[in-house]
Amino acid sequence: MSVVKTLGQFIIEKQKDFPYAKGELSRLLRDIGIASKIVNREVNKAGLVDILGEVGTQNSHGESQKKLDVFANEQFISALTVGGECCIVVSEENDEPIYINSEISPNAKYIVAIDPLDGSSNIDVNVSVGTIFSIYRRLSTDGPAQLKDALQNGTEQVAAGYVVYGSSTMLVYTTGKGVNGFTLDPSIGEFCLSHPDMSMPKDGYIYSLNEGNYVHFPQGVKKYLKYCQEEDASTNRPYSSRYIGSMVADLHRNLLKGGIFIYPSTASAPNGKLRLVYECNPMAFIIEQAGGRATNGFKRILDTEVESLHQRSPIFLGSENMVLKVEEFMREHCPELAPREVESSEL
Ligand code: AHM
Ligand code: MG
Repeated sequence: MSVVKTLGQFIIEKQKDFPYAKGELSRLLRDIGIASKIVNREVNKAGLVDILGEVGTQNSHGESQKKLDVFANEQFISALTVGGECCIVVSEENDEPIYINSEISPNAKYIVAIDPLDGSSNIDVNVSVGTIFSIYRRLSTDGPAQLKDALQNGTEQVAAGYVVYGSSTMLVYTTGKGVNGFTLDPSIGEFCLSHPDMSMPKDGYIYSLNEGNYVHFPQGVKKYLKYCQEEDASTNRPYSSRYIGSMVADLHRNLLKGGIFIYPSTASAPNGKLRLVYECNPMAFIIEQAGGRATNGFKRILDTEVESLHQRSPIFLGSENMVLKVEEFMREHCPELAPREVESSEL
């Protein structure tokens, strides 16, 4: 008889990896899992919006329809508020951090940064979207949590994960001791361990980036793309190009099969498009934990100084040898883009 392990069972089992754990992080992860099931239910009905009512109108029950990204944001915020373990939520949907009233959650120690529905332009066409989350421990020890608690570098993450709402729905997360994946079994409404101890191939044969922006790419990325497209039997080139336009789905595929995902800087967007705190850092943590590599083309993503909640970063992540290769091209063809090291005399 095959034994199914649910996300809840797995989280409790893993708590013993942290000798002083009091169950708070476990409860926080459970709360995120519950909210993602609710979001999953709505994402799965997205095509019915024409029958039930357009966004911005009222449905047959007289309730107004919400855009799914707004809905997802509200679900996660309310799950984290009610759960009692989170003191600040940073969300792509909110310019300002959301401080959870310390009277509601007097013992809350965790900060959650979240992109509630990433790739949301894909919803209308029934293509995979996702949720990305990142968890930090608060630094301040008394009084209400402060902005500085949310401005921590990626190396300080205690956990990170994503949910991909795809042909099946999966939740993948790490607490810094490997990466595990759970598939939602809709018949029992539970995430079940389906991908234990995920590890990423060191070499891959898939590259994922928005090639339509080619003309705007840095020279190093242009040269690397040409390298991917050249014929060379010994390195299995040319590689395949795959780009869904939902970072979660593109990375999930590359994590399983091997590959590289790139969202570089361009002349008009020198820091790229993707957000450091709730897109790049959690994905970098997961990819590193799975044995991959994540940089901004020159330097480890997780070491980037976090200065503001919505700052952007170029990102190159995936199979280690592919990322190392593109870094060679970046160093050779556009060294001027390397982030400037701060001189010790400036500190
Ligand atoms: P979003 O958070 O507004 O959905 O934007 C993030 C998404 C990523 O999922 C995806 O990798 C990227 O934007 C696609 O951007 P582009 O359309 O420029 O290729
Ligand atoms: Mg996003």
